[in-house]
Amino acid sequence: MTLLNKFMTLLAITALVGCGESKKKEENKGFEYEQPSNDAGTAEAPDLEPISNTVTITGNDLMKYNKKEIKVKAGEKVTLTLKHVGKLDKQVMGHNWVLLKKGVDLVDFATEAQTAVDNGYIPEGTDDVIAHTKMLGGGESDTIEFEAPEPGTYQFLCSFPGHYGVMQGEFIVED
Ligand SMILES: [Cu+2]
Repeated sequence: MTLLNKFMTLLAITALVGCGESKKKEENKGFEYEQPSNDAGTAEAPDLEPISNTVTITGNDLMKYNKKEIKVKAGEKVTLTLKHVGKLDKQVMGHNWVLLKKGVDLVDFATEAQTAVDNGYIPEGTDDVIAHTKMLGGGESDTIEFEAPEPGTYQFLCSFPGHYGVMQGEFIVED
């Protein structure tokens, strides 16, 4: 009988402790609740990278740039390197990087550019472009330098026929 009593007491204590623990867990839960917003902050960390005017962007055989957005500082020279990290020939999967002036319609430009075969798909004598690289094939790269335009958001694209739909992005010049 005594033994059973002890056992019952032990059970009661265990239950109490268990209760306390589950209470603690709940408190922890409340604390952990704030973590998702912390995680989201971490996920956005790339935006907090210091802005550099030395930029490398790649293009691949899947017709993709590795960047949808490029940020630079105003009033400074930009050094931009385009690397074609694929293997395909530039006749088949050529890539360039073209920065358009503000107000230039990207689709209009790309449509005109695709007929400029002999000029690397840059319309001859165009006034629409701030800067552009050469047309590259797999394994090639080209580095260009230009003054950052005035603060604002500009568009860039690859002017190889049919690529602009996927290969385009925003070039943001920050004050
Ligand atoms: Cu391309």
